[in-house]
Amino acid sequence: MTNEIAYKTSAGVCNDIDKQEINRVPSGGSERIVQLRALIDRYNYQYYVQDQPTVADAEYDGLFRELQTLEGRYPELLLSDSPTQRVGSAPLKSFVEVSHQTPMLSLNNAFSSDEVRAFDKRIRETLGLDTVEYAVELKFDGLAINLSYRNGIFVQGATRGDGSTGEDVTENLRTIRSLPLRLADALGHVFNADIEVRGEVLMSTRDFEILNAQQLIKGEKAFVNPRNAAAGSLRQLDSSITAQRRLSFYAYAIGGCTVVDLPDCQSAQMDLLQHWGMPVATFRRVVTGVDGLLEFYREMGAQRATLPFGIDGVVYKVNDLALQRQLGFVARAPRFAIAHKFPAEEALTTLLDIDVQVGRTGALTPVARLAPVFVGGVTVTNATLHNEDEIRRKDVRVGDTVIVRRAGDVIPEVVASVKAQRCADAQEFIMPLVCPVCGSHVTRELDESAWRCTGGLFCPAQRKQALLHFASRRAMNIDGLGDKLVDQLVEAHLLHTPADLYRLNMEHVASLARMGEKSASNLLDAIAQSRKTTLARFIFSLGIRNVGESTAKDLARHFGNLDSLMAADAECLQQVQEVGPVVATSMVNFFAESHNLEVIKQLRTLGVFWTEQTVQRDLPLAGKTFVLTGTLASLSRIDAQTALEAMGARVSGSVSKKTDYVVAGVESGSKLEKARQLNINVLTEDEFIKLIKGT
Ligand code: 5U1
Repeated sequence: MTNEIAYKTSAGVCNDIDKQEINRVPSGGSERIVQLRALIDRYNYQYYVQDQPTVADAEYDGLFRELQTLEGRYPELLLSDSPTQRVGSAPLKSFVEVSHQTPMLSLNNAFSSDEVRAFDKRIRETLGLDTVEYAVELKFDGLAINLSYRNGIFVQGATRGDGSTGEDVTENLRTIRSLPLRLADALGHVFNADIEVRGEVLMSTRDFEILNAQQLIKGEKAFVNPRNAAAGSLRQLDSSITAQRRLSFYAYAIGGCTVVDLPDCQSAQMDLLQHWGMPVATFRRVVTGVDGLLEFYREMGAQRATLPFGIDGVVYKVNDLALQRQLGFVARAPRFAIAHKFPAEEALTTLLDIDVQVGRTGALTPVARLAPVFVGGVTVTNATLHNEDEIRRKDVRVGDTVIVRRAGDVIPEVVASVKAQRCADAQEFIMPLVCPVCGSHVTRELDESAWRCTGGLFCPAQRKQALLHFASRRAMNIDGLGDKLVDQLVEAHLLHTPADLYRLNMEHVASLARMGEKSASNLLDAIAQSRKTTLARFIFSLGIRNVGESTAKDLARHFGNLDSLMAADAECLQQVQEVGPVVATSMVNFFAESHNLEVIKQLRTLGVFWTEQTVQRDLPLAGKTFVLTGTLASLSRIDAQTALEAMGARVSGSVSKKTDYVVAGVESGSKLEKARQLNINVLTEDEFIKLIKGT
């Protein structure tokens, strides 16, 4: 349909309004104003409706400012449909009531395929047809709105209200970027007729998340879901607030029109609206018979979680408008259409208790135990409450009626509590002081939302993670001890802490499924070999939070032995290069936990050892940071690093102001360039060799 659009209206064929405007305005800026409006409208359409911007933000901003300047210079040219008029106007005292010219209907719902089959059967029987053609669309989870255009210009918008009377929210709707203030096609021709457009105002999931993040920063209440956010934003008496919220609009029907020869089917009417710049969902099509309906339902159900907007179902409409009229209405809903609803993604239930789970990294997560509730297509009895701050922010208490959300495959969450239904004995949540799994004490770092168990070496919840890290190549380097084997050993109750590794014998290991004698012997050899290690590796292997390999090396060089390190307080730890308050606090907490000390003691008793490391301050390159770049001819990168570290130096991967020397081999690239820019000493390979040989 979109090729030739020249509809007869009661006022005549549609006009090119731009030409009329040109005649009315003073010479000079006038033509430019018309040009700029058309251009900005087009760019807005491409950006907000088609999601395909064609100009850079800076260019758009320049055009917009130019238009504002010209409109300021010629105020008589300022029209209500100018793209500059989307910023909101003076706050209202209250909303004015609006009577809808044609009532805004609601849809009957179907919740199962059988109900859809019954709908199709009723229609076929009433019409005496074998099969029926349907227009199928998305059912947006937003607010129904009626838009009125006079001569193609947006003049009024109202909420659905009771279907006959709604509230005038024109100024708020004007701020929605995708809502056209003038109905025009790609060539700038205006749809010069009166038309009522029905559709839905909503907020995309992304814009909802951004808004809620901003609300929290401002210390204001977060919205429960995108629908509430859209409703709260649209029902603002101050439209300048609405202008700051990113709302969207999608049309789904024509409520009335002065054009006498409108297309005679729903799908073509949607094409018509789209042609005149109205946002219409791309997910719509024409199907035949009930199988086509159910196929669309399945397809959209599968895509639901990935759509940018919330939908709560799909809508089926008899496509032919003459047949629609024949079918008519019952009560306030049409017989020719039905909404096939998806399982609700939100439901109310009772919060029975809050348990605390400990994750593999030791993070404590409060989990809601719920009275069973059917939501998002499954029965939910547990939902995450994320962390302590979230519970406080949402003011969720045990015994409350809560809103539970389960969207797609996402873990169910408690979104809010219904305060109006709170009982007097509702209990506030208190975070436990010790880990509910192992009894070690829990801590919370600055800027972290999670509380964590400090019993990293001992806690069963962290056991597998701790063992895998302990055995990893850069830690104790136990070759062959991978994921599956750790699982088997833990499940056979042979491994509880890393110390148990050094208690394993042939009988234990050979008893595991799929474990041959040779493999068992290789594993035991690898474990035995790992007993001899270095202090740095041992520190790293403990899996202390925030202590990586390089920090472990710094600590080993600084303290020289484990007992001094374990005895150090936070202040003392921060004397180590690159150790700040976060690492120092993690270390102190770790060594304050008696369970961890016990495992370390056992490891030493079971024969894990290292030669005490020479303390850094006694070494010639103590406190110096080196960066190696390019290829060295006479030694490998690892050997160069080992040589430097043996002399007390740190080796870093990137050049910064803190770098003391860059060693530049063949084909040194950007690191060498950066070193020169920062005026850092650059050593050739010869100079470097002389340095490490002490010559
Ligand atoms: N997609 C769509 N949503 N929706 C809602 N079409 C549609 N039609 C509706 C409603 C209330 O009512 C028709 C009867 C115009």
